[in-house]
Amino acid sequence: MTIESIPDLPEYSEASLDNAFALLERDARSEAAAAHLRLENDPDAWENFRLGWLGRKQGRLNQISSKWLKSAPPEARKSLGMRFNAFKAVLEALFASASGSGPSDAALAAEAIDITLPGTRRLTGAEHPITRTLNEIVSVFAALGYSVGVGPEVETDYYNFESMNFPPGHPARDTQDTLVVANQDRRQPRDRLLLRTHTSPVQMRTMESQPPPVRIVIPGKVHRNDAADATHSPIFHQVEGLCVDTNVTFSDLKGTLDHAMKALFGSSVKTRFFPSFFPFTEPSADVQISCIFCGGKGCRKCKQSGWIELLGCGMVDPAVFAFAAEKQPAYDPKKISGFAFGMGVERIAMMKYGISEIGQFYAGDMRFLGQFA
Ligand code: 2NL
Repeated sequence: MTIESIPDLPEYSEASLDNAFALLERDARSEAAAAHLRLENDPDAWENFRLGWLGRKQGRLNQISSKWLKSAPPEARKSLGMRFNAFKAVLEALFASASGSGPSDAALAAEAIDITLPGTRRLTGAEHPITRTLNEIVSVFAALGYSVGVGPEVETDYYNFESMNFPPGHPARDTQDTLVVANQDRRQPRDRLLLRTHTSPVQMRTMESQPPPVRIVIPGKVHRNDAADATHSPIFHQVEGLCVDTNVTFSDLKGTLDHAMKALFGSSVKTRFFPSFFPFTEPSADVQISCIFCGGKGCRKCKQSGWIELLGCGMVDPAVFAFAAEKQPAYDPKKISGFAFGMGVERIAMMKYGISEIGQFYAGDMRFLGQFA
């Protein structure tokens, strides 16, 4: 940059000054834009810009000062000086904005994010199929006026077996079938701890704590010393129900369970009751529903019978009421009656969703669980 690059001023009129400084500013701005682009390859681009315009000796601003200001007539000095200062401010602003301490284009490009990429999708939690089925069953009975109870999974022999009318030598009480807590020998046999094999103990505790009428469902986890296979798991879930009042009959039991099965599997489902045995009910029955896969015509799932066995039930055995009456005399089997039922949640969930292996519920495989989200 030499002194020749600063043009002569033809005159010092306002118009002439405006024009001269406009041309300078246009040059400065285009050089600043060029320096900005060059910065990628030329780290000195902005320093060269600064030296070219603002440099103390060779800078064009200094040359303007010596060429225009010094030779200006006194009456033009003020006007020229103001334009000179305004232009100097423009140059300094250009230099400051571009060469300031901000990151280079290259640095910005390196940390740029692509806002058109899809976001990270967070998995929302969903009810486990067992929980969902359990809640569905409970809701059906809640709508009939049943309340919901829960109780301990570690129980005493008394609540799990004795009060449920299991005789002393019953095979279910054997450690072959029941998981027991170790080192209980010093306790009375009835106080020995075990993992409950059904939720009936909670119903017994409920009867002990309140007189009839009682309508309650107990959902929960139960344990059996069983080997796992496609349809058995040592830990599974049960929903048991209990209804006690004056004049409760087997017809009430049939009507209640027929309604519940229609609510769970669809209104076209039929039920039928077969004689069975449980220590805590008399009479006892197994309940079958018409096959939900073939509608009752007969298929592989129902072994060509058209029916599928789903739950157990019966009229509460007077002996069970007698145990409750030890704490609540109102459970006098001569004055009240009741029915009870129990169903496996896994079995019902497997039927509803067409699942053939019980282990799928506990494996934690997201490909399986994701289908219920
Ligand atoms: C089944 C059968 C059943 C009960 C559970 C019960 C409870 C009390 C009194 C009498 Cl407090 N009975 N519960 C009755 C009949 C059947 O369960 O197959 N469960 C999976």
